[in-house]
Amino acid sequence: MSKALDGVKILDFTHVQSGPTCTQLLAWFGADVIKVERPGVGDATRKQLVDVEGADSLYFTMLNHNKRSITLNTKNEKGKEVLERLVKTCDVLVENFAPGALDRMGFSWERIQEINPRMIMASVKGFGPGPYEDCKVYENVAQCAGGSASTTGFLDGPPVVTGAQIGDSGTGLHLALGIMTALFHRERTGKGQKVLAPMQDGVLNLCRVKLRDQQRLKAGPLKEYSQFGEGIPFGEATPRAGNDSGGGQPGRILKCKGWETDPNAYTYFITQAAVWEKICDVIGEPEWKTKAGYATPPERLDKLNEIFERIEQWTMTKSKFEVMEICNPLDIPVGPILSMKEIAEDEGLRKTGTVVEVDHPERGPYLTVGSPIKFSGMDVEVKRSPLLGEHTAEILKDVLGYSEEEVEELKSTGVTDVVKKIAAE
Ligand code: CAO
Repeated sequence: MSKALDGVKILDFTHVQSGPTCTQLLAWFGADVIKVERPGVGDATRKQLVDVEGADSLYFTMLNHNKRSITLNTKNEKGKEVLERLVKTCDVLVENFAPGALDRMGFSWERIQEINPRMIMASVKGFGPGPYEDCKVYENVAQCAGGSASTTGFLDGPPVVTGAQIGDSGTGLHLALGIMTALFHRERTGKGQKVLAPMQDGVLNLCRVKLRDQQRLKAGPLKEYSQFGEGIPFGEATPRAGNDSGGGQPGRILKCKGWETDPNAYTYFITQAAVWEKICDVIGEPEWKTKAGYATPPERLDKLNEIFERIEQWTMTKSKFEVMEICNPLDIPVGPILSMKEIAEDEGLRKTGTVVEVDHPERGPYLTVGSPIKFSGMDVEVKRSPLLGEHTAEILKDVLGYSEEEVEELKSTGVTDVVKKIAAE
């Protein structure tokens, strides 16, 4: 089956997480992603959080599927020549170096345009143009600067970062969309362009409901926030809202049977207005359907603590899956708090290819997350990540037209390096 991005060549100059998530998506969808790495070293994540001595880490393998790896010292003159040929040949260059690194290497946007006017150059940086544009940025810094941390956590506690990597993987997703848009535009104009996805901007985009609430504060207290019902005054900025639901339908995380010993025996429960009557019946409070102060959503806003405490008395008599089984047929929106262990063992996610087992010559089988986007006209097959420089010779010869002798010379002068042989797979 052909892939949507067959024939698109990506010069993948990314490392760590944000950039690699972007190019992994493009690789899954059929692009030929050529990952350029420093000889002998490679992407720093290969050797970070190592769990199997001598093997590429899960950090690396889970972010670099379906790619090819070439080692190249791009600070060496001969290496720059190879890189220039790659720029000429490829459709997109993706990078997430610290600000200015590509310019220092001699590959400014102006130079890239000279080499290949059709090139799309796509970058992740921590911040967009402005006072912080030169800063190096990692995930949690972006979560803090993008408004997520100040609005996550409980009112009486410090700001909290979330486990979802919205700064890195979230920005990678944004960049992938930017690249696809620029490729589509190039179809019409024949010209490439520069695409920038700053991590602060990506996080803020995902936090837009919190900027919505910032502006709503001018009109009075945010009545759907628990603190309204608790009589706690609002300050000048959108507060942390614990586990309150982000929209107009109040929700909370509630204990389920076994919560005393299982840290994930909880459910998310939403008191959607449309199913209020069914909720009242399920929890054994049928009179709340018509009782003054309980019957309509606005009346209930100052009683959310009491209401959720009552619902929790009911959820505590059931497992999180029983809550789901009872509420789902009634259209009451609930969701179990799933642990990573439960997700790893979830048969449904395996069947859909969202959790995939991949084999690797150095580390053996491991689990990864497959494409979260499904297509009716294309299968997304997850192939193991490349070893460092595994495809150096084939890329130099088949993509760039180097001869065997020239490849040997590049190796002997350290521009690229000799690649270890892979035991039979
Ligand atoms: N050959 C020779 N040199 C190479 C090379 C190659 N193949 N690949 C990279 N290098 C060089 C770069 O040119 C750079 O050299 P200079 O600093 O001398 O110009 C150097 O390696 C290191 O690049 P870096 O500064 O990007 O790396 P770092 O580990 O110090 O910083 C990070 C990492 C992530 C903080 C920084 O890259 C950054 O801020 N990136 C943008 C934001 C971002 O993506 N953050 C997400 C990180 S987690 O996903």
